[in-house]
Amino acid sequence: MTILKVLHYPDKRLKSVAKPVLNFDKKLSKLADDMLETMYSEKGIGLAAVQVNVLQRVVVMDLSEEKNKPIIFINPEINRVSKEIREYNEGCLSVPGVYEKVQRPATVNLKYQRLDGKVVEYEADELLSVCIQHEIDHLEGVVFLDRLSRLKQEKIIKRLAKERKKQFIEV
Ligand code: QAP
Ligand code: CO
Repeated sequence: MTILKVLHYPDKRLKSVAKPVLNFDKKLSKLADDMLETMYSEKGIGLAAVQVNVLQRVVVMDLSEEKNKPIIFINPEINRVSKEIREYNEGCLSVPGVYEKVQRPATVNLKYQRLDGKVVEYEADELLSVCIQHEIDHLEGVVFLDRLSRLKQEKIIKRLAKERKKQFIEV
């Protein structure tokens, strides 16, 4: 297993759109394993392949307390969303240290494939709903900050630039 390098915002490669997975082979399960190992090592709950610079529609997640319930979503798609909207204080492994409230549909009806290619349909709510919407955004080149107001985005970009400068002087 290999720990992959996670791209950090505002890396332009985070704007890439991932291609559907066509081959359900050993290479795919190795990618999913490496993504899970990377996610666990960085204390994340979800990771999309675009974040490790792989342009394939692959998402890994583990929302369990004991970090022993990995879920692998290949080619995830949202069929339907609820009218009800919820707000959640989201973070992202590609934007460490930044948490912002994002509004999204409360529940989503999902379709995805497992590592063996089998198609699964699932009704996601609560944190799973937030997380899969956040991760599918990554597969479309969208980071959660893109869903905030321009003013909030500009403030965060300025703050991140300031922090980077400070870090540079300290070292
Ligand atoms: C996406 O995010 C998510 O800032 C997954 O310093 C987040 O795993 C979906 C993380 C919230 C739904 C709700 C963030 C780790 C991990 C950080 C993550 C950090 C270390 C974020
Ligand atoms: Co993210």
